[in-house]
Amino acid sequence: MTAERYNARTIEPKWQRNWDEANVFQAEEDASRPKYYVLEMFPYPSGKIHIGHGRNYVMGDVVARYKRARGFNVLHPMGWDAFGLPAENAAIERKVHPREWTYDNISTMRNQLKLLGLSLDWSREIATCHPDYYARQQELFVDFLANDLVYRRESDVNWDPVDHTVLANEQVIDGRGWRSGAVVEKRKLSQWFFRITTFAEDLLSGLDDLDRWPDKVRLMQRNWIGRSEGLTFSFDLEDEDGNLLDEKLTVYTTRHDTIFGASFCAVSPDHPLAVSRESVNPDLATFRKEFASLGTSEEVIERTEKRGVQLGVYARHPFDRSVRLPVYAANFVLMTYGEGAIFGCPAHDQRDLDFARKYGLPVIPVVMPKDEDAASFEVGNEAYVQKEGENTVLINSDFLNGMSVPEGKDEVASRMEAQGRGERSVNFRLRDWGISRQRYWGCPIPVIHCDDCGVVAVPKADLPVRLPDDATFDKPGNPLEHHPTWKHVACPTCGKPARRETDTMDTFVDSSWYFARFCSPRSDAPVERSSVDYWLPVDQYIGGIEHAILHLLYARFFTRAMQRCGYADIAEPFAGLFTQGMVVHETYQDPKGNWLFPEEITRAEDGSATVTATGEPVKVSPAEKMSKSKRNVVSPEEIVDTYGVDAARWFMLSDTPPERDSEWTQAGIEGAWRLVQRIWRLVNEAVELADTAPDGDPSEDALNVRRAAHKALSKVGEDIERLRFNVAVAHIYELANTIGSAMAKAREGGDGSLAAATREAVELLVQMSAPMVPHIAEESWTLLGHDDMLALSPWPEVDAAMLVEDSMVLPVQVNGKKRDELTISRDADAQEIERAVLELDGVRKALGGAAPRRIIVVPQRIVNVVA
Ligand code: ANZ
Ligand code: ZN
Repeated sequence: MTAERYNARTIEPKWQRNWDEANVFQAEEDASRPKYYVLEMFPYPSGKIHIGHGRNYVMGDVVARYKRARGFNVLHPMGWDAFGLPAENAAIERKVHPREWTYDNISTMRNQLKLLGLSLDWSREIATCHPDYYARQQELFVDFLANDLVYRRESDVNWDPVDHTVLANEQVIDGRGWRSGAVVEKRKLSQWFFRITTFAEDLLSGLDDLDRWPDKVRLMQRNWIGRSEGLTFSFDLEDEDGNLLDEKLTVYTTRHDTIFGASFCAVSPDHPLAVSRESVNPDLATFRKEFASLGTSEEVIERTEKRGVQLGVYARHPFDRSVRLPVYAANFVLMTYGEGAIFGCPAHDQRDLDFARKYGLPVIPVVMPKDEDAASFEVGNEAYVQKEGENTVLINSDFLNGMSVPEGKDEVASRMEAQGRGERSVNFRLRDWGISRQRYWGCPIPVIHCDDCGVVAVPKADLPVRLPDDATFDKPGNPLEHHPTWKHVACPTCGKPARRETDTMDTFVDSSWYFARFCSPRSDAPVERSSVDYWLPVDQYIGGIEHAILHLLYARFFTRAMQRCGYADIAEPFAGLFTQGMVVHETYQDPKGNWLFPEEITRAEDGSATVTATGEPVKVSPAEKMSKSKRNVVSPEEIVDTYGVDAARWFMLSDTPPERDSEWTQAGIEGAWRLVQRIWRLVNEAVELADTAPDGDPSEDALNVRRAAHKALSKVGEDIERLRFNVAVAHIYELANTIGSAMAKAREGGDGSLAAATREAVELLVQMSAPMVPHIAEESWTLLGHDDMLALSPWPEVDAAMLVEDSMVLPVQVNGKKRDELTISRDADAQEIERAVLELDGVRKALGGAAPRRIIVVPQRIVNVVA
């Protein structure tokens, strides 16, 4: 026994070269074969990858390799989500061109990914910042424009009054510009929007059919789309003295049943009613200014203390002329939802209650649990909101008293509709998607503004609208806007001097159709219809939960929009979705609080740690998401160098269920490395065993090994299908143990059938491990005497006979009463069973020495003895 240690450092690169040279992973369309498209969310080229980034690529790779072995024509591409702010910030801070910065990162990261031995079709690589890609994106934009899926309107942006620039939400930190530190203002700007709301209903109902998506993601999408059924109606308004005004106040509500609990109305500070009263009300003017400095983030608005200013007008209660409701401008009412105006019912809405308590407004409960007493039911500092399925009744509500909530809603809606005062309506939280960005490093929006012709799309023949190379980044604002010549062009329609659009597209646009581009990545058109018809939808999409809402929603919108423009005939881009957990790692700090890389510390037996270079004590904190800023990252180069890729892949797959976070530890990677070595030893030992099939029946030992191997094969296949990689790994461990003992026995005794079975089991072990640890699997396969490549060979057939348990357990009754159990071979015939039954203690006792009258054998189920 002279098996050498498996040397990953030479063997792994060798197989990567072999796969490369044989173009094993290059996908070709082939209508005669079933396709399988597996895709991991493509990376942003931010610098370097750490081992944590690798986990989802490795998972996708296991699926790709497995499906390939299963006979599918597999598409598994890779590309770069390459536009975005960090490149532009690098340009500002480090004076490198965004393109240079981006492509440098791409080449570093491409090399790193290649280390992982992923079965990717690199011939399809795309980078969204490449003119070949964004040219096609501009073409799609032009088509969307023609199909009324894009439009322009005024909308709010975050404005930095010092830098004179628009800020993205993430550039606003605590209400201030990230560079200037100036208090951000809200400004109106003409912006481009994708009409995603056209598909609101369809995007919602489409979720029902996505049964290979996690429920939590579907729920998040549902909530984001936020369909609600309510009532839009208007109040008559009067002035301080009770004179009826011409204006009306239209509100949207989902709780019209609570109309008798209304104690005020509120409009958004941007509502026309508030705007129109600003000049006569200095408090209101100040309030509006403060509101503007909150910026455009809904989240911030939600967090801010609820405040308002009275407008000096009153809403007349629609059903009770004696009640009038003061109207406020309030900072919690959004101009962009419903009508930008509400009636407030403090007893049953927490925001309204906080507001009412602050301004001393009445709190009238109008809904209560059925078993409470209306006379004493009160609301304190917590609004009463009924829970799902709770039995409630309307109170203090005139003609609604005694009704349930739905009955009340129905009654109010009918009366309002009869009065011509309102209509039942459906509202969506979903807004059209604003895609205008005032930045350089993005896809230019391909339109031209002409004083005579208006907005003119750039003719397709003139695409792409290329980014100018000679942009400068030394002053704030949009470099495209500053560029001396770029925006000055002739109008494509009339030829007069005109201006190019200087906005670029939100980078979410780039990632909304890349999966379609991968089907025909070098096409002159955005997509080849025949290619997308063949490859789409993506069968298995894998990525982080952080993209559960926007990215997936935008991609679903884009697919529908492309369908409308004739580019494809599907609505849903991703048939299966998997959201994987992150890789986490402990963090280390020196006494000054500086973060340390894991390789900078030394661990003692007792778990304490010191800085290797200085011997200072290290503060060890619990594992969290690997991130550059905390230095708790491990580089793939280092791991590959020390343990090999296969060990790293194995560890990433084995440690934890794939949807959960997994902690990267030294012990874990070492354990994975030992398994790789173990497989190697088993293979070497198997080679030394005779591989000639022995004559005669296999021994029981041999059968047991075969059963274990085929069961494992069948389970591992199923586990990979269901992406339960850690369970698959466990089955492989188990089989390795069984083989280990069988091998020892086979070497001792002269059981030829056991030797043959063991060898077969080792081959199967290698084949079923191949999707996970492909390098050692290939090397082992060769060692076992095969000259085909494992990456090209089919998944082994399960011998179904080996899955059947060879014995069964039958309950045995005497005169209908269970007396014993019989364990017997599955192929035993009725006579054998009858004979065995009579030998059982329980049966003998029950019969008391007498002979049975009859024995009824229900095959595979039960035996009944009639005494
Ligand atoms: C009266 C009422 C009473 C409300 C009550 C709630 C509870 P969803 O389900 O999300 O559609 N609303 C309407 N427009 C708004 C806006 N522009 N900004 C902030 N809030 C707005 O929510 C609809 C409810 O949100 C509406 O029902 C309205 O308040 C509020 F006990 O009307 B409700
Ligand atoms: Zn013109």
